[in-house]
Amino acid sequence: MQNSKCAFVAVIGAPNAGKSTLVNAIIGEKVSIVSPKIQTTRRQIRGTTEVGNTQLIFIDTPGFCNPNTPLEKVIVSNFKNSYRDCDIVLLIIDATSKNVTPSIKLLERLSNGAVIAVVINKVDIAEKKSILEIASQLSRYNFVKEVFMISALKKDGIDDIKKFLIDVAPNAPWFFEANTATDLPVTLRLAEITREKLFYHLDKELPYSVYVETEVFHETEKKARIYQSIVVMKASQKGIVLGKCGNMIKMIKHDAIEDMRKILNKKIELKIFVKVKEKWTEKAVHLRNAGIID
Ligand SMILES: Nc1nc2c(ncn2[C@@H]2O[C@H](COP(=O)(O)OP(=O)(O)OP(=O)(O)O)[C@@H](O)[C@H]2O)c(=O)[nH]1
Ligand SMILES: [Mg+2]
Repeated sequence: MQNSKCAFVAVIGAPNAGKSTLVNAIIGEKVSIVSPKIQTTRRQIRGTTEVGNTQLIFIDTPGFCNPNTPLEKVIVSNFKNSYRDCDIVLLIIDATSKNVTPSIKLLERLSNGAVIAVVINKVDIAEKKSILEIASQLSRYNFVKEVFMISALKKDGIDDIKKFLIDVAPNAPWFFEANTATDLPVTLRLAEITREKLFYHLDKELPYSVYVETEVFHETEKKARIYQSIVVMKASQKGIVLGKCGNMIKMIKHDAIEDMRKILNKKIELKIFVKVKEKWTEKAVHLRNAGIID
């Protein structure tokens, strides 16, 4: 294509800021899973969209935190590798957060020549005073090219961000074919869908002990057969994932099938097995099966 533009856009910020919600809102489909719990995203997820002659490639990243557990260490190293070599960095700040200083301080690490913009998110529920306070703290970073105030959840302010990205995107050939949406392998994308349901249905810490692997994926024109394993660390956790009379796993399966149908656009046959693998977060083979490392 003549005069084509293409930009790699890293979306970074604290856990739970709304990074994945924003990426999905811009792309117009769920390429990255979302939940009310922190550290939903464990690896970088690329999502793409095209507007006119411009291709925008978003790199959704795990939220930045000071790591404590073995899993957090891997997640944070995935974050650190994810925004190098990007043309544009969008720093997402949760306007409802009690302490935005660590988020704002992330700006000081970004010196790779990328265009930098800040997105103040969740303005639908944040107090005006907090929003203005964040904006005033940002004013001393004169290299920040633009500050947006948006609600990713309500899709308010998304078009302004898109316009800005198209404007600053460099002239370059498209990196992906049009309408790719995401380059995540379908098996991993389907595993992520089930993991999202675990984040919604399981309490507190349990989602952090769990990964999902798609072991069988077979599709015909009308139907997809998917076999997945939910891997937990202890036998007691297996009981919780299955639930009383299998009720928990039934709910998870029901919700996962609904999303999988939207993605694949066909009938879904889903079987889920629950397995125990002790200390999987400390073993490379499992981190690979989980898609957390390549
Ligand atoms: N009210 C409101 N909630 C939002 C908004 N954006 C995101 N959320 C909610 O915030 C929570 C976290 O959203 P995610 O998109 O998973 O956040 P994230 O930054 O990707 O989180 P990690 O992957 O854990 O780092 C979810 O419950 C979202 O529905 C917003 O604009 N307004
Ligand atoms: Mg996320």
